[in-house]
Amino acid sequence: MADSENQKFCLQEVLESFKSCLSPEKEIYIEHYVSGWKGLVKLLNSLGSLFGFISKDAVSKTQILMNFLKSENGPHYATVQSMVKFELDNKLVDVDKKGIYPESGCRTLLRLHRALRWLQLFLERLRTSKEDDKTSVMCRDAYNESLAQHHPWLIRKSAGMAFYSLPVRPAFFEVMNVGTPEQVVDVLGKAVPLLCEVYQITEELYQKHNLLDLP
Ligand code: 1PX
Repeated sequence: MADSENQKFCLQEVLESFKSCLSPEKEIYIEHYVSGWKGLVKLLNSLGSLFGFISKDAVSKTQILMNFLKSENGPHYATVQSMVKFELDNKLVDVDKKGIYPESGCRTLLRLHRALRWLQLFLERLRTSKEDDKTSVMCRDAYNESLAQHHPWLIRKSAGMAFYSLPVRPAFFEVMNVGTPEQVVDVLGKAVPLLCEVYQITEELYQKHNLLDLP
C-alpha cells in the first residue's frame, strides 16, 4: 500500500516512534512524537465511527505540529524544548486566555501530552488485566483519572459512549497486531515505561515554564 496512513496499526511500530523521539540529551523530537500519534490514530480508525470525533481531533493536532515543522520556522520545531523556547521568546503563545495564537505549538502539544497520560494509564491497565476484564472499563477509568478533567461535559459523554463499543480484551489484543497475548503483554511492558519517560520530560518542561494550563 502506497499511503502509510492507510496501513494497519502495529503497536511495535508506535513503540519505535516513541523510542526514536528521545534524543541522547533527553530532548523530544516532535517529528517522531507526531509519528507515534499517527500510528495510534490508525488503531482508532479501525474501531468504528463512534471514535471518529476523537480521531479527527488527534489528526488535526498532529497536522498543526507537522505544519510548523514544515514551515520556514521548522528548525525551531525540531524538539519540544526548542519549540517552547522559540514560541516563548517570540511571544507566540496565548498564555492566559485565547487570543491571536489559538493554535500555538505549545498549546497543541499540551493536548497530546495530556492524552499521553491517558494512554499510559490505559496501557498499564491492559498489561495487568485478566482475560475477562473489560477494555471499556479500563479505558473509562484511565480517562476519568486523566483527560476527563480537561474536557467539558459533552465531550466526556461522547467519549464515554464510544468506550462502551470497544472490542473485548482478546479482540483488542488482536487489533494491536503484535502476536499472542503473552507477546502483547511483553510489548506493553516495554511501552509503558517509555511513554512514562516521554510524559515526565514534557511535564517537567511545561511545569518549569508554567505552561500546564495553556488555554
Ligand atoms: C494500544 C492501544 C492504543 C489505543 C490508541 C488510541 C489512540 C487514541 C488517540 C487519542 C488522542 C486524543 C487527543 C485528544 C486531545 C484533546 O484532549 N482534545 C480536546 C481539547 O482540544 P482543544 O483544541 O479543544 O483544546 C478536544 O476538545 C477533544 C476532542 C475529542 C475527544 C477526545 C476524547 C479522548 C478520549 C481518549 C480515549 C480514546 C479512546 C481510544 C480507545 C482505544
